[in-house]
Amino acid sequence: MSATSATAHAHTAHAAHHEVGFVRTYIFSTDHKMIARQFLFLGLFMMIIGGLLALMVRWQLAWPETPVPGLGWVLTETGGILEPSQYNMAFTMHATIMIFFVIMPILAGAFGNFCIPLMIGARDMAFPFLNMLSFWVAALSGVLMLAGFFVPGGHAAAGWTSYAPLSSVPEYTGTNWGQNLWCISLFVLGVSSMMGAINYITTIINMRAPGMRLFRMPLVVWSLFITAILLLLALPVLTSGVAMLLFDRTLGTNWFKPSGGGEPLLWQHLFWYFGHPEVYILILPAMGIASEILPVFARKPIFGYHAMAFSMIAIAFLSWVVYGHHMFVSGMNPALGMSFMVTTMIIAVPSAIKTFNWLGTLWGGRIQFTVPMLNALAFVWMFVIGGLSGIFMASTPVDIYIQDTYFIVAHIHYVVFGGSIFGAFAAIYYWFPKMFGRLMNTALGHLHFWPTFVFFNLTFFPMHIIGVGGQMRRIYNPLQYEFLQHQQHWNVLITISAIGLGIAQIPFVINFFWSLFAGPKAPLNPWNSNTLEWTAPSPPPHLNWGPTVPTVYRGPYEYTSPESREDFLPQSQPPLVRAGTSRH
Ligand code: HEM
Ligand SMILES: [Cu+2]
Repeated sequence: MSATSATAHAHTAHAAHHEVGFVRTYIFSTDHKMIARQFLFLGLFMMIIGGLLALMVRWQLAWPETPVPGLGWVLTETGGILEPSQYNMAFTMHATIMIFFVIMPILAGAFGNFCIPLMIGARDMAFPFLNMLSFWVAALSGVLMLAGFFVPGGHAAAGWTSYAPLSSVPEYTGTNWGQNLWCISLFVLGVSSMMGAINYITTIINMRAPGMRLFRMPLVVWSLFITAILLLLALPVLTSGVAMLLFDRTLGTNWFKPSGGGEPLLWQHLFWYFGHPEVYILILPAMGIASEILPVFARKPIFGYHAMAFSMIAIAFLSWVVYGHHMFVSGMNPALGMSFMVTTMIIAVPSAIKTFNWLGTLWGGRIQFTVPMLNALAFVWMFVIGGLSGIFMASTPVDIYIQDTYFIVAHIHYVVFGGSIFGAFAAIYYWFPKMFGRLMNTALGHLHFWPTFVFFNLTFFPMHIIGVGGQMRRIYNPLQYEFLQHQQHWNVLITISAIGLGIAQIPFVINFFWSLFAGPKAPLNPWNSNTLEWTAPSPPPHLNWGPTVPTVYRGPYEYTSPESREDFLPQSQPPLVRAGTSRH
């Protein structure tokens, strides 16, 4: 874009900007930064609901069939005791909400929207209206999902995986409208995700600033690019699957019903063909976030930039050919099981490349233990534990023993909480100054991070132990099984820690809202980072930069470069032409 046309464009847009009222600025905004904030608020709000549901589940597991404090006024018939059907509903909705309405909106929705245009030097997304639609369709999906709590028969109760025929025959769970709403809500969410994905992909391909070659893009943009491709390809499988499930339940089709010639296993295939890429949709952005934050606070270039980008691409390819590891015990041919075992083991290779590169980045760095850095370090460490337990489960003979136990629950949480949620916290602490123009409080940040880290491990590590000890997933009352009674003290410890983990989020909530209104004003580049978003004002105005967008001269991780007197070298800083030096 020439300078004159850029100026003219900014000028007309500026004039238009003045006419925009409250509704267009804060509610039906097409500005990628406002949409990012909307997704962030959606995700944080849903996190409270998902967290409270988890505590209900944990209470029941530690002190079975005793009244859950504070629930007496809701469950009046039992005085606050969860019935088995309500217990099923609680764990189903906990997982559904956390995956689809917390991690996806925060990582892909909020940080995808915030980072992509600002970090590639674009003024907005390629399709701003579609972007706005994508948020509001997601919000509608959230309303439909929450509505399930208020319908007769209660909400969906067949697990977040909703295996048929448990989910396809209403009598089996006693849930009717709840499960239908679950299907409808996820169908709608699938549409929203596709709109977002198309936008992200187009923006990254077409709208990079001058000089922003693909291999000069920050790794978080790479991760969001690959996530968007996975979203575009995986979500339609779920969207079709939930539509088929809904038709089985309401229109009398028989996709998954053996009585009508259907095939229950078909659901598992559809679900996991979506589901495994989905777990990478949940973790890839967090990997990108860690790759962004570690170099900044180690004051060193990222170790192996190209290897980092290519291992994410490799993970994305492999994620399509490993999904059978979720179905080892479904009666599959052992030869097929063996193939899935091998592909799953292979996916550990690019994951390990990334881990070693993060360690290589830290090695010999001048590490600054800021709050975003602590969360990013926790991400790396916890992801390693989660990845290692994955390898155990990938081995078919081991998985036959531990499948459907608390070992799986431990694995899930090390990757999704230890990985994705610590990644989300790292991103919030790191980009908050740019997003809202104010600094967060460091002391409160530590008060949030340390108890969260300790209680997280106290909550989820013992789950490996009770899992190997035989405790099954999704059981109502462990005390009903004699062989589990001797490990009940672990359940009590886990629940107490989970309550601690919940309480540990209070400093975060206080810090977030206090800083939003009263935090000190943020400077342009508070962390001395190299990437383009830090050249825009805090918070960036509509269209992000003044008359011209920045030009890019180098990669994003030139920290402590000999070319610069300071220990950082922004991507947009023109190269120095030293007097007296000439090149032949
Ligand atoms: C080295 C990497 C990984 C390996 C080898 C691996 C392997 C596995 C295997 C074999 C299972 C099935 C276990 C069973 O049900 O018996 C599983 C389950 C699961 N994994 Fe992973 N995994 C890895 C990384 C991840 C990541 C990064 C995530 C998410 C961000 C993730 C999320 C999950 C979830 C949510 C389940 C449980 C699904 C359910 O049944 O509800 N995994 N993993
Ligand atoms: Cu998987």
